[in-house]
Amino acid sequence: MNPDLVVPWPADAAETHRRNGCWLGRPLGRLPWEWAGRWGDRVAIVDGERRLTYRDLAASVDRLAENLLGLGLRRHDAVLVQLPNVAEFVVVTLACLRVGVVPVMMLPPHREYELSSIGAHVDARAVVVPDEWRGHDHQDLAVRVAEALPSPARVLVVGDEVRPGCHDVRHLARPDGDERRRRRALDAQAPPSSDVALFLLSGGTTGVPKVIGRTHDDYEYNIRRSADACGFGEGTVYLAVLPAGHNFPLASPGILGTLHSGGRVVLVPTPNPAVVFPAVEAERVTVTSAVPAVALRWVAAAEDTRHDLSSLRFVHVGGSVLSPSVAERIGPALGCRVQQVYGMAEGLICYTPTDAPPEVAHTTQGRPISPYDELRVVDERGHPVRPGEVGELLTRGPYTPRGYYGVPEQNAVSFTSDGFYRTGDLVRLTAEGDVVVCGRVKDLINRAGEKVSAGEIETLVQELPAVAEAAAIAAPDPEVGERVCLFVRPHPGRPPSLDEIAAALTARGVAAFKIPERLEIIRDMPHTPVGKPDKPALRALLADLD
Ligand code: OOB
Repeated sequence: MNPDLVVPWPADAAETHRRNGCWLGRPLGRLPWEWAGRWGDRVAIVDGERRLTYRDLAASVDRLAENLLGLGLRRHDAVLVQLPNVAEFVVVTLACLRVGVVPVMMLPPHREYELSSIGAHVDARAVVVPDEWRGHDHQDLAVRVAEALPSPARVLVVGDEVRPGCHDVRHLARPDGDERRRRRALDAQAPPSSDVALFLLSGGTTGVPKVIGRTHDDYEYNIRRSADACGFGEGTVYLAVLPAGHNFPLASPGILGTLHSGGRVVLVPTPNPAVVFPAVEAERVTVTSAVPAVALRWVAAAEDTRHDLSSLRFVHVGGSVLSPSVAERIGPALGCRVQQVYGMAEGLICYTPTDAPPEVAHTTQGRPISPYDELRVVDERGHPVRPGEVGELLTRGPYTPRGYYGVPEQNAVSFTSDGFYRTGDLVRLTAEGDVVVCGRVKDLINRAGEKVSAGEIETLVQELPAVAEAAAIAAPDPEVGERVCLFVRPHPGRPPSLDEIAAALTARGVAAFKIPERLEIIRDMPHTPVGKPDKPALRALLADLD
């Protein structure tokens, strides 16, 4: 990546965040040995039969970090990391942070389209994948993506069948007893804490790749404050079920918040209750996080489970709207309390307090983790609304960066001139300062917490020969919240079918969760005065059809 394309923190804001004790000036790559110094023999990570102590973790991270340098990777080089919830996810991420290589947090469902467009945008120099995942050959995918990237890129693979020309992560991360020398050598090359540590992907609202550079300073604060807000400590056993590269399970407080507190992280590959419940019982899990659709699945499954879930104290629920009636059912069904989480890859994170009374925990999305978070609720003209009224949330603070990487025109839209991020969410603030999410103004579809940009889908569909005009909107769904519904005005002749559109997008290498699940052919597309598809009219039409 090119550090000049990172939107810098203004010098005065950076100075303030340091003075306020938010930014500690510590690169994240130092943490594994700090943790090992405190909790060396304790188990840090459980992945199936494998258990890594804090010392094992630090030793593996260093070995891999040295090998990344050996492969020619350097500070500022971006690496696409697409790994499921396995121990190597943590080792690879921390090894990158150790030497200033910048991991880009891709998600397992991403395919060629996403990996290639993001990879080109950040000028990726390596791709890290599992050999195979849920029946898909990721090694083959990574080789194809790497060949098409603008700069030469390595392929690193986690698995048993590493092909010639690819590099075996497990081999590269195996400790060899030479820890002291290596640790000193790597300490000497630690990147400055003001560097971008990692890139998170935005849910996105346009066809432009939106990646968020989080610095060592700002992300460490995010992790530390989140862990505090959720009462994490040495007794915490966190179960990671959502894809680890998402900001929620990664750092809110999630995996990194647990490790920063001396707890234990248990990784499972799926949110399926048949896997999750036995893991809760076996490892005495105390806390986990879920999107509402997953929590609902657990509530249904808990009715007749024979597994002992009594160790569970909290479930963090966030990523999309949780209705109060569902929130009420989670605690009794799972025998724990609910903490709602409202957050975003762009920064701001809110939690309901651990000791919140039910009316607060069930009906609000919590309060910001930092006293220095600034929240502004504004009307369409950008003017503050009256206290308690609904408006768009704008936010600024010590862990909300001032822009996306390398997209100045987009930044002019997504951020105000004084550095507030426009969340696109409609919220109101209660008298106690809790956020209540009421809707959104941004044009995206939230499918069980996975964000689909309407604009991105429309651009792709419009390229199909049978399509004259396309508009994507959210179709409400009891199971996953929303599904992608596509309105298509076809060219004269036979209109395209849903299957044909799905097949064409899949052939382009688009992730499955973005593929439209409903199609309405429309001869007369309603338009706004400027000639864009009139989405409120389409939503009303969809409601009439059902
Ligand atoms: C989390 O992060 P992203 O970047 O995938 O998505 C952020 C967007 C928010 O702007 C909002 O539209 C929606 O997801 N959202 C919620 C919500 N939490 C997020 N909408 C309603 N209620 C909630 N509790 O989704 C994310 C990142 C860190 C922690 C938790 C969630």
